[in-house]
Amino acid sequence: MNHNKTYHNRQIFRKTFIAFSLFILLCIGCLFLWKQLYQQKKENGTYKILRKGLHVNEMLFYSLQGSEKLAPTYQKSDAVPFVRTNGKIGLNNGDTADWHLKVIRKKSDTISITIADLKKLPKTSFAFNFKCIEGWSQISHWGGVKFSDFVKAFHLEEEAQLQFCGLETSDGGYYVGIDNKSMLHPQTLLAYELNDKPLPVNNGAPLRLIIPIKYGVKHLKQIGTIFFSNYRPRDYWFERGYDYYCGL
Ligand SMILES: Nc1nc2c(c(=O)[nH]1)N[C@H]1C(S)=C(S)[C@@H](COP(=O)(O)O)O[C@H]1N2
Ligand SMILES: [Mo]
Repeated sequence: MNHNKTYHNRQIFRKTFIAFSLFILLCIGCLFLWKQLYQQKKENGTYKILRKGLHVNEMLFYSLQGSEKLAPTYQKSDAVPFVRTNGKIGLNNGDTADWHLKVIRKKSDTISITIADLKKLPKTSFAFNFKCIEGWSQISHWGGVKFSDFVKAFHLEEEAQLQFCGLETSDGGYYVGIDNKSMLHPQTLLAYELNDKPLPVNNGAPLRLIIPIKYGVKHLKQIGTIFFSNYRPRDYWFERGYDYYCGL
């Protein structure tokens, strides 16, 4: 009987010891992970592990909604007459006198395109709810050339097969990278009109990107250069810690 009791006590001691050791190990593990996370060098403005989260998010969204989902559009009369302006990086003080659009093709030859060239192509216009990451949104009405029509007209089909498109202001001050699936979305425009008039300087004259399936940061104003690549092009706000895709 007595013997049985010591045996029992020992069993309890053993189990407590194992449980406690596991608990300590778990604590050390957590501490280690936490240290790892915060000792990681920040890359492009944020921690790698958080980046991973954004990436998984993006892939999930792609597989759930595909790339053909249309953003809601509105009547022209729903659009605001004066569009607010936000962000003037790379706008070159509005100097657009000798502006032209430079497109870098695969074999590294470039083509130079004017607004007159773009106006010869079919025009698409619509109003949609423009959303900025800073928390405001506004229904605005834009007109221009569908990027997919532009690709056909200038025989850029092969280039558009690559994964990404890079867009930069003429001075390279603001730049974005966008996956070509999103660029070829039927609502993605190279826009030259706002409310049926040429773009005001602060809204991106003479040509800007309108891409309703993305947040405002990606709607690059005053496009100077367009190029294509299988690598993710540099991206101004990505380098400062924002999500690369900024999808809606
Ligand atoms: N060249 C350039 N394009 C830009 C920006 C900028 O600072 N420079 N800001 C972006 C951001 S954050 C937003 S919300 C929209 C705002 O467009 P809007 O000024 O026409 O409202 O432009 C985007 N395109
Ligand atoms: Mo924005």
